Amino acid sequence: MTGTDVDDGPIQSFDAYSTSAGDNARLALGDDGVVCLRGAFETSWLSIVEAGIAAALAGASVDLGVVKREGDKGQFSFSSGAWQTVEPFQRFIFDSPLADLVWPLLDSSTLTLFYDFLLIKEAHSDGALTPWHQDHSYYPLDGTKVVNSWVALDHIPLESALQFLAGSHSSSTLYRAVDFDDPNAAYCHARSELPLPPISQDGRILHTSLEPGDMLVWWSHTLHCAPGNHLDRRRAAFSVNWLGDDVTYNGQPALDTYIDPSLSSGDHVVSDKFPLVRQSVTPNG
Ligand SMILES: O=C(O)CCC(=O)C(=O)O
Repeated sequence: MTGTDVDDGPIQSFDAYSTSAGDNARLALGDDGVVCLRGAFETSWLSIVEAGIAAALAGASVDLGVVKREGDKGQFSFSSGAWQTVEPFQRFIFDSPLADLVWPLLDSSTLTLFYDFLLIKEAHSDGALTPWHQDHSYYPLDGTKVVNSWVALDHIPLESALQFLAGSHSSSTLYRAVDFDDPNAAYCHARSELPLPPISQDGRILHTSLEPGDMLVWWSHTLHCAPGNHLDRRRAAFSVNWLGDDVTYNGQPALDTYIDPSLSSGDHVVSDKFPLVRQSVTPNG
């Protein structure tokens, strides 16, 4: 089920800078598995992300994919882990309010950068749909404090908005990873053989329209999907994935973006590739 046939509920949303936003957002994220922080980024920060996009598309991202699905007028571009080579993405990740908005939601003594992900669905990339999946099923990680902070760069109406299965993170069940190029094929690095639950019959679907600078945050176990872009304009987002203090590396096969050969199984995930960005100061520390 994707697109305009969704009629369930809105994602709980909070003004990113209201005094109660942190607590309310943490509770909503705990209950639903996803939350929206409105107005998280001013235009000046979004302009820096746009400068990063221009650089990434011009070749600065070493991991850039561009596809045009059969019958589509528009391209679908995506890039992972570009922060290491795209300076404006570094500025956004390390100098913007991003980390301080996300960290309190994890209830964690640490915050580690995992990777960034750029996703641009050009006008009429109708076939560029994102099937139902769970981010965690692609990661060589154990633990639960893993979030995706997904910043809208364009106005995103409901018809092209992400959809989430409410509460689907709560048992931390790991489902079979989906091959995005062919949802019926087996994924090469599958960690679980458990099929996804029947989404259209079970549970409540959450979605919301977004303005540029609004940010969705969801747990890596939350099931979600998105339609292709049927609009006559771009639908783009820049997302950053973060790890908290219960996450350890398990060394299982995964895409290069998620792998760091300097880490061993059981290690806390902190390295040059996955840098520690925030850490609580303990009374004895
Ligand atoms: O925005 C989209 O179309 C999909 C994003 C998504 O599913 C993800 O980043 O995990």
